[in-house]
Amino acid sequence: LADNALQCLHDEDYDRPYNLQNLNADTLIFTSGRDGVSLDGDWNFCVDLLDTGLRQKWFSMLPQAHEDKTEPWDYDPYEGETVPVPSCWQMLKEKWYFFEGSAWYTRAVDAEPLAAGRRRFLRIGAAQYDCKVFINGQFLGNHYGGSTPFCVEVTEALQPGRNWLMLCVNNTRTLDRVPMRNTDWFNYGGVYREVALYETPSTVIKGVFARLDGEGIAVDVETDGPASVARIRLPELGIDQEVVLAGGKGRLDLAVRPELWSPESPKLYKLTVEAGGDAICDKVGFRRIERRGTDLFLNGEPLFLRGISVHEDDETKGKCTSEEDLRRRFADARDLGCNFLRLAHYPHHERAAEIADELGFLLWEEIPVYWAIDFANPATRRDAENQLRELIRRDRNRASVIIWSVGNENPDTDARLEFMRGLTEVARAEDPTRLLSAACLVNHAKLKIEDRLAAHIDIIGLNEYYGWYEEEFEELVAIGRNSNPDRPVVISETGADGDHTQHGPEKGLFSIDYQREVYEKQIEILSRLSYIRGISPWILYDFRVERRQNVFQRGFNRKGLIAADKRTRKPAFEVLQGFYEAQKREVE
Ligand code: GCB
Repeated sequence: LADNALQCLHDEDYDRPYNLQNLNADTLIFTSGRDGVSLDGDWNFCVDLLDTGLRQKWFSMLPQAHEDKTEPWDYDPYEGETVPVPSCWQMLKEKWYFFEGSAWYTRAVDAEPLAAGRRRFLRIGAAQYDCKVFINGQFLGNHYGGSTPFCVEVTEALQPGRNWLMLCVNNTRTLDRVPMRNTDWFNYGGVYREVALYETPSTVIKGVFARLDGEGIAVDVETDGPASVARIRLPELGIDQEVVLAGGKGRLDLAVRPELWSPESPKLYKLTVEAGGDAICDKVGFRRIERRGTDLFLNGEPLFLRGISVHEDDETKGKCTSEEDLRRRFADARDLGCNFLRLAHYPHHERAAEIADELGFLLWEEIPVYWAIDFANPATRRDAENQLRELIRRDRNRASVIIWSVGNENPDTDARLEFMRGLTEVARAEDPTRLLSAACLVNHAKLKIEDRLAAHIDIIGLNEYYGWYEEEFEELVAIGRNSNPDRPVVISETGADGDHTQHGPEKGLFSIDYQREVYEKQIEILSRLSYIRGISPWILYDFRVERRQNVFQRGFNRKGLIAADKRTRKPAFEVLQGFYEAQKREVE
């Protein structure tokens, strides 16, 4: 038997050499304001349910004229079907709708010769969930985590002339992943955010973190390469200073008082950093978020979060988002009267926080530590911690982001507590300036908020579905009375399904009328609880999910205030809008 046929027969460990987690937060480079070469567009594509590609090493077969081919490989990466990048394969063909497994993406990359000392990096905005990168047959690395960006240095691998870039993307849900097998959102697959190539000098800026610190501003810079100083400029504040780099890192403390960023006045400053000829540029806002007792303060002013939760989901594009889609989302949130969005349940596209910075919205960002993941597994913990680091390093210059959330409705076991405490430590080490939260638990026997994790976070997120999963509204009143939290509580979810179509019932569960009633009752009860510092009901738009298949759901979670067409508003929209208008009047 030919070599490749033998490889197909053995099942053990065919993927072990490629299952490193070597593309991670430490290999990220900072890309704001950099010009890259986009690699979006058509890529050759093939789904590979049996992982034949890894067994036969499809990536090692470089293009050959047909008559020169000596082995009958089962796929030719250089011919055949193409798909656009970014995209989710489920949205492209009906036969791929429920496909879970590996898929191969291949494209040519034509590169100019690189001048001495120059470097190149490939950045993939997101690939769901596991992505192996090959260039010209060489394996460069693997990334886990479906919603954060990753980079790989390709200085050596990319040759002058034509190169072949291949990605093997696998979206199989497994017990050890984050999230694991069971979620309440759709398991899309593919390279669904932008891919680009960046060229830098021998020093590359890997990280920049600008924020208020004490009475002034602090800017941290992290580089890789020989440069020994970095130059930091905030022209509008008259700042143009050099900072010495030790081990590639430097910090500048500036005794300046910038105009503060807030939803009412989202002031942003241009920030540039240069080191060894490398340069980045970002727009940053400065603001202070704090909690004292059960209160929240933004720039010293009491804060109530008028929020809405939102998934990254689109009826036709799946998890693939666009500028237009993101701007519509914020326009709808503005109409609703929001100053806050919960970007559930995983890191959304990075443009979301950039637009929120510009428009003046506060954000809760989170990682998919969702329900019962494998808390006792060290590999799962490494994966979760890495996703958190990647999210924070990507978005920590966004003034809009005030909360990092480390989990959602996780069972209160010892293993979970240990795992989640680890996440809070990672978050505080990466970014001591923001508040931490998680959707915590209620003890339904005692009818009170009770979760050991609460002691380790700043804001207790509470998902409660009185009027929907829980029938007795009186119990919500009792929870309100019995809980005596020592820190702010945000109702991170509440809501009810409402089918707005001709299939929807007139009355009762799944009717839009019932959904409206639930909102009315929730608002009536919650607005009486003194420690509630905000709400982000579930959810702005209906979203696709495999598990919901009754006659009203038909493959969608229909708790949206707006239908999945992102146009049709349900009556509950106005109820929440009315509450937020009253809240705004109270503040004024
Ligand atoms: C929850 C989950 C959310 C679900 C929602 C629901 O508690 O956090 O992901 O989609 O309930 O609709 O059941």
